[in-house]
Amino acid sequence: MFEKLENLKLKFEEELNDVNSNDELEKVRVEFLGKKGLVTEELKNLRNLSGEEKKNAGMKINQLKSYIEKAIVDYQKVLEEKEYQREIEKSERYDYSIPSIKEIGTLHPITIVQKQIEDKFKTMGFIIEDGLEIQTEYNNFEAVNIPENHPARDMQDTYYLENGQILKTHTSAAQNTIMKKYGAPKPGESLKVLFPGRCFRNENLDASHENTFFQLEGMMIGEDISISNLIYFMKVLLTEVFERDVKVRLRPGFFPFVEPGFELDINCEICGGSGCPTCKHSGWLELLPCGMIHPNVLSMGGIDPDKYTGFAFGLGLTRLAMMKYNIKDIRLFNSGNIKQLKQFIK
Ligand code: FA5
Repeated sequence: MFEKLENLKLKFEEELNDVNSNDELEKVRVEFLGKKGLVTEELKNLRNLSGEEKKNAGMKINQLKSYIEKAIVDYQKVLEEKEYQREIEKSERYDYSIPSIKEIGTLHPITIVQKQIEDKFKTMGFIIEDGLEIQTEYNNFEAVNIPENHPARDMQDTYYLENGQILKTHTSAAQNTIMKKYGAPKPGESLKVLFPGRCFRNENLDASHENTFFQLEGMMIGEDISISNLIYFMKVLLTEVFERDVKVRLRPGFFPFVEPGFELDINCEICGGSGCPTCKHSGWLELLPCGMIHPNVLSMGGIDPDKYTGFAFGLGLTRLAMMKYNIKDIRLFNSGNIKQLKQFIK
């Protein structure tokens, strides 16, 4: 009896090995476990046995039955995997005779401007850093001197995640992490970092306000960094992007993380300054707020404010791309409007 069961097992395994489809698998199942299947018949034959012999044989047959049931279920997964591989092989076949698509892609206009600035600043010793898009409230607000309940938070309402983190409202959210990462510069040296990134705000949308937009932040820290350094680098930045003189104005601006703080506005390139929806009919567009880093912010970043000073600027990169390429409405950038984007294909 036991030898017979052993042979049945071997027969099953041999047949299973040859199975290539669900139909074939079902045939094997019926052959062994169906109503008149080979294993089922063995179970029926038990009635001819008695006592201990019946008990032992019953146990062995049921073991074989469970083994076959499990092997069939496992084999179904093997078949699924084989089918999946066949599909992949099919989809990876190429027809090399089909002519290639003529319209090749290009970098997005915001990326073009970003790369242009990065390349220039790299030559001046700036490190490029990448800030997180999901941030802690601490990094986004507290670490840049905007404590809870500070009115400055109202201007940067954002999206809160269930775990209490937020979508960052400005690239300044990376200042603290970067200061802690690099620490104070060595004597006679300075820490120069550029960190572009996508920002999010709960905004009323219009021609110059999006809920998702790009900024590019610059920061320089050293033992005697002054406003002259700040103005120099901002001039370099604008000359690099526009490759000509552009009209700008510098006025005092308040940001809790700089002291003194400034707003650098650009004369609206869309209307030439006469007023249009893009500049809200003022002739100017806020572009490059900046200032000398507040001592509290340096302290929180682990840098001694009695010894070091620094500047920071937070360029509105999306707006800069608008001005460079004469794009009237900021919403076009995220619209996926191919007609609009096609003009950047070189
Ligand atoms: C800031 O975000 C500060 N973190 C900038 C800064 C950095 C100041 C370092 C001082 C030192 P502000 O909220 O003004 O500041 O935004 C900076 C720039 O981002 C604006 O001038 C504008 O060009 C751009 N910007 C702001 N909100 C939007 C928006 N909703 N859509 C498009 N661009 C925006």
